[in-house]
Amino acid sequence: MIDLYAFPTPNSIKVPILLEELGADYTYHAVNVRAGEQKTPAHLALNPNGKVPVIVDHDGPGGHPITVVESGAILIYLAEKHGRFIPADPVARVRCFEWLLFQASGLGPMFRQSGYFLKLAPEKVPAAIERFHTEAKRNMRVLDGRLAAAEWLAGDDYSIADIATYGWIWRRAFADVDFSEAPNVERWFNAVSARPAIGNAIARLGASA
Ligand SMILES: N[C@@H](CCC(=O)N[C@@H](CS)C(=O)NCC(=O)O)C(=O)O
Repeated sequence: MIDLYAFPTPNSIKVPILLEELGADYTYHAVNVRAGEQKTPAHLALNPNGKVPVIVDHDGPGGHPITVVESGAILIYLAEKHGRFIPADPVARVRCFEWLLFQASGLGPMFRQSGYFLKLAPEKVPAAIERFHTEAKRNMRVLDGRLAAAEWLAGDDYSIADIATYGWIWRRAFADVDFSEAPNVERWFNAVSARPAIGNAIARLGASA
């Protein structure tokens, strides 16, 4: 059994999507990041970085419980444990990790900062808005180029790279990014959205579609 500590956010949603795809048994514990619950001592004991998502897998390596933080690491851990949604073919595996890390280190942080400076920052900082909004849109075009060349991010098969990327494309409006320059991302987004695991994960977290 897996305990999932999460909230309806772009990084959190990745994990229940994969758990639903795997048909895994999990319990959802809502950590309200808007109320600061991610900074409580109880949550910091799970993740000293004070963020969601976190999982505790009670059937970890050697049959022992294991706590895993960082959404990309959680996806890799679960995919490797089940031997699914992570390519075995060496080339596809490299592509999978490339796009997983592109999301984690590029697209995700740029979307986050774009949204922050556009919508949440206590003061308007034009240079920051210009920098992060431009970068978010550029990352979207890079993603579009990959999805013009391949059906899925790793190549021929749906993988954890697609699951990782879905969260911020799902919440692209926060970053003020759309599909106007990214028709291939739109095609891919509609295909991913049609998978039953997506609707199930969104419903499980009590999020809006
Ligand atoms: N690199 C981390 C980022 C996690 C993250 O930023 N989570 C957000 C929600 S999407 C959060 O916990 N925000 C609350 C905070 O930063 O205090 C991951 O991929 O898991």
